[in-house]
Amino acid sequence: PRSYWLLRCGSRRRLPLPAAVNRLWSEAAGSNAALASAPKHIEHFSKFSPSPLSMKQFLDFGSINACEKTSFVFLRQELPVRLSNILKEINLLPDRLLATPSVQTVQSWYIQSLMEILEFLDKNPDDHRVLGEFVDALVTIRNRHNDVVPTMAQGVIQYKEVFPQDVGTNQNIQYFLDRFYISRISIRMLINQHTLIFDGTTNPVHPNTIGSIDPQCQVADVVQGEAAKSLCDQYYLRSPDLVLQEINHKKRNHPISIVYVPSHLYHMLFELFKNAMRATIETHEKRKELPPVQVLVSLGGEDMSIKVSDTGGGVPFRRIENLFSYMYSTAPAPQVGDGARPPLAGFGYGLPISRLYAKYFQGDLQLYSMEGYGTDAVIYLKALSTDSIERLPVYNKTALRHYLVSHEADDWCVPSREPLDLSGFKSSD
Ligand code: W6P
Repeated sequence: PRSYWLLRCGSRRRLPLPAAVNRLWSEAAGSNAALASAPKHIEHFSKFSPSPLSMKQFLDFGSINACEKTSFVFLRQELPVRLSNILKEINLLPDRLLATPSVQTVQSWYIQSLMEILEFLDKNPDDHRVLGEFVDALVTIRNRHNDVVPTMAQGVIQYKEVFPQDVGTNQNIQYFLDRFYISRISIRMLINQHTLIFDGTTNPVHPNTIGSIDPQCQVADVVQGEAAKSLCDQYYLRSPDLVLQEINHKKRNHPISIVYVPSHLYHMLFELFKNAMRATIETHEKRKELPPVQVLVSLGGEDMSIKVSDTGGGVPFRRIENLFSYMYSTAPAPQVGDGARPPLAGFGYGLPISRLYAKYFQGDLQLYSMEGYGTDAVIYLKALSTDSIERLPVYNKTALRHYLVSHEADDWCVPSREPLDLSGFKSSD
């Protein structure tokens, strides 16, 4: 495989770098040597596999005997491992995508953040000032990466302008962004837990949460869908009702609760409600009464499932996959100034990213649609906190192979619309 690092960061052959990277290099003039050593550190830390944590382990970090020192020592190793693993995959992107100002900018953020965490490797975990500085560093890093999703989307747009509708690359981009975004979700989870638990305060609104985790997340509370309904009212001046039903097979007639991150659940449901409501309204435009969007929450021994059902006319089966495609759901480029900054408008990344939130703790999000009738969207989550374990990408030979083989021909025939002329096959009877 080609070594992009030699090309990009080597001291002999400097390719012209985009403004953001140049700024990074010159800002760090004092520590230029430190930044130049990034490839060596990435090489080192990417050889470790990320360590997935279970919900129980996340809760233990925030329990009575929570130890900021233990968390610090874990994170100063684990964050570089996760950052380096995904940096290796960024380097395997098609050159035309890797070279876009947007992807270069995101890459420079990752390198900068990696180097800032590495500063803590030789610091004393028993020094309270060190622990305080670490929390501050994590907050800085979290803010730096706030706009990663729209910035990457901008990169995809820039790529699409030059190479429109390239199937091989769509698969590449899908594979990469699924792994990249789930890695980002996991890194933000680690940072949020540490900063929330060790800032020395309790959450005044939700005193029982451990960082961003609610040990008794009442699913029905999150299902209210007020936000989606009012957004819908703003656009269409009306909205379908939500009808909720709960089936608790573990404890009849008790409200269903799981150990989960409420903000993740909220994000997924908000996305599903928006889609279900829009489909309902646009399909039943002329009707006075809108059919409701029905929500069924079911708790079994292994799964906690949430089904959101609409009668909004459905989606052709062929198009379902596209609803989760980053490439096909990225809007065409709006005019923006320097090409590196994302436009204000939102991107259609709601569904793919919602599915990643579900997958992050071993769940999933699937669509079952019947064109002409409506759509069921189902979120599957683990019912037991012992099964809720981070699902993390790891950079290895298998991952590498995904980036290298995709330009081969498909092993299925392309269907032809022309009727085959069988006259040459006539039997001689
Ligand atoms: C649709 C399309 C869709 C996507 C996600 C969830 C619900 C729905 N309904 O028609």
